[in-house]
Amino acid sequence: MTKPFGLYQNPGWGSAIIEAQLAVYGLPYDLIDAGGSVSEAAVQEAMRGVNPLLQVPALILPNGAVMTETAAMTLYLADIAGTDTLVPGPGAPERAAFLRWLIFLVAAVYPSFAYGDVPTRFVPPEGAEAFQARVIEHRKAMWRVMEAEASGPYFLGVRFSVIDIYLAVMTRWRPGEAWFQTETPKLWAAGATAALRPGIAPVMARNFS
Ligand SMILES: N[C@@H](CCC(=O)N[C@@H](CS)C(=O)NCC(=O)O)C(=O)O
Repeated sequence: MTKPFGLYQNPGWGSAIIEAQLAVYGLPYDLIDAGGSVSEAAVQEAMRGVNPLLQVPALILPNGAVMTETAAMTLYLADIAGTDTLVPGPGAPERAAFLRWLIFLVAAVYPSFAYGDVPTRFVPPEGAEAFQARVIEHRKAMWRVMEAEASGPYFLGVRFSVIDIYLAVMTRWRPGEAWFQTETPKLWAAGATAALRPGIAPVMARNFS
């Protein structure tokens, strides 16, 4: 029997992006509680020795190796699954746009949560509120950049991809669902449509109910 992947996760966190991919591919996996329902300290404790940044998700591969970074996991799992269901292949017309926006999501948008969620890690307490507000404004600007590039019904057009899974999850985060519905309706719709797809719907329900 194939050994399962182990996914360090907290419901509603970025681990949902990877959980959805494992589910779509039908790869066996176990969920490992990363302490998010308890406290920030519990998360750090759970992730110590697993991810040097103490972040979620982390993926334990069947051979025991640890993988961090959702984009790396995304590309790797597509290789393992041997299908282009979620990741347009090298010859696909959407490949360049796919890579561009996947990396934009993880290199530009995602770090803004590390800054905004715990601002006192980066600025003194007296400046934290203003810093957090600026981070959220900058994040909104980044989402608007993506909105301007979005096609429909999915981000890349008719071609569903893992970008839409990122959107399904990240549009649940700050600045919040109401903001996305009003300000970036194409991103919202792509994520909402992805969230209804087979394999993904049960993962969304488990993470966001
Ligand atoms: N670049 C990482 C970002 C992961 C990340 O920021 N995860 C958040 C949760 S959604 C986290 O663990 N935050 C806690 C922290 O930064 O201490 C990835 O793509 O996996």
